Amino acid sequence: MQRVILVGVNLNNDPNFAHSMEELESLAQACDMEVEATAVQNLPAANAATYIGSGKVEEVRRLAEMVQAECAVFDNALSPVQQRNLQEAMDVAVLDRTNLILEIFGRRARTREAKLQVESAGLQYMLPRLVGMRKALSRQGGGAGAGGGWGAGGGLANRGAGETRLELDRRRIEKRLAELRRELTAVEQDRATQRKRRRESVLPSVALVGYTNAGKSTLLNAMLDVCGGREEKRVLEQDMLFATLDTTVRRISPGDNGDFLLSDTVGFIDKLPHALVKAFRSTLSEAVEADLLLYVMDFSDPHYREQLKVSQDTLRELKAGHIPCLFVMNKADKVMEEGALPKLSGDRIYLSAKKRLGIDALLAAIREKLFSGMVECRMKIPYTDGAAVSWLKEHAAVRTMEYEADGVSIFAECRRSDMARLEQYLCR
Ligand SMILES: Nc1nc2c(ncn2[C@@H]2O[C@H](COP(=O)(O)OP(=O)(O)OP(=O)(O)O)[C@@H](O)[C@H]2O)c(=O)[nH]1
Ligand SMILES: [Mg+2]
Repeated sequence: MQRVILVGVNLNNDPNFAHSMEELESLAQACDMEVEATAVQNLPAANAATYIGSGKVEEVRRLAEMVQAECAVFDNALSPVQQRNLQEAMDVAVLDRTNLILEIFGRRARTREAKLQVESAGLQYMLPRLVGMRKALSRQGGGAGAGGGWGAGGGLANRGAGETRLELDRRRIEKRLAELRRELTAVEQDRATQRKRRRESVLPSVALVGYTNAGKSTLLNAMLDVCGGREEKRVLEQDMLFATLDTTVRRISPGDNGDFLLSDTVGFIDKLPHALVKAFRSTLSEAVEADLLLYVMDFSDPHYREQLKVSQDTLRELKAGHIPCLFVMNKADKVMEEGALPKLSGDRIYLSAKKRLGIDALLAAIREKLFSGMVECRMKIPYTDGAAVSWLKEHAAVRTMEYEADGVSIFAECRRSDMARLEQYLCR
């Protein structure tokens, strides 16, 4: 365990300040850090040079010394200049919120795509900070405590300072970033191809989105359970920030041709580094191209409204703001009588993924959203197009089917968009 102190600036009596500091502590814990002390300063505006005021810098330095901390973690994205100045003034490594998030992502990334994305975000973050960071690393003896190399930039430690060296590092990082961009483009193309293949099967797609730890993965597992999904299709659910980094897509079969694809995605957090949002763009593309978004919230968290806003803002930035959505008020078992669940109110559903309360109601609401444009139609499909018949059987609720001399006569209920696909066979 690495001993750390947390430092925060409360700008203009921000009502969310205390919560933001708590969240920073959870992030630190997820990095295997032990929080020894916290220093807070109230300011009307952050100090451009050192984030906290100059007197406070000295106080924080002494506090870190007193509790024998190895680093000071600041609850904000420090500018490269602030980070360097603070580093000059302190005897301990200076890290910020972004460093922690990058570290957690670096540890949790499993697939090649996630690893490439995290490395790319880490290097982009590191590039303008090389001077300060080198100091932090050498001060820590090069090991950089948890995880090896803050911000996925490991391997650069302990090489002595010096301008030439720095220039070399810079060029190496730029070269690596170009390589990563190439590799990521290739992976993105693969993903786009997979998605296109899925699209061709025309199953509607639904994406779980929301703040980290809200219960998205638990909800996916709950829907699989209720719909008789196989055990090995379950995904990891865990009480920690960013348990899920990779997008998983599962087919959910509630019956009566209401199948849809459900994707579980990486969670959001306040002040998510921009480079990371960009880096995870392709992972989140499953959400961006979904037919329906389920915003999952931890309804028992008093900050669920702000958390929803963070998710909505991030998705808007990724150009997914227009997609129809349902609001899932999860973990309602913690704050409401279980007998009162599920509760529906417009596009909101209060439920408990963990206790499997309200899953059927959610499935019904999803069905309503996805298939409300259903229309009844009669078609005559010639025997030469057997593929159209099987496609219809899979995607529409087929009511009657008669084999006639010139083809199959079908009466079915299907989505308007699907009907357009078989336009030529429609009997009017
Ligand atoms: N009491 C209660 N706990 C829940 C409920 N749903 C999820 N949890 C718990 O919340 C924690 C986080 O759940 P996950 O499903 O991993 O959350 P997530 O949104 O996938 O989180 P990330 O993958 O980190 O973004 C777990 O410990 C779950 O058991 C619920 O309805 N009620
Ligand atoms: Mg998850």
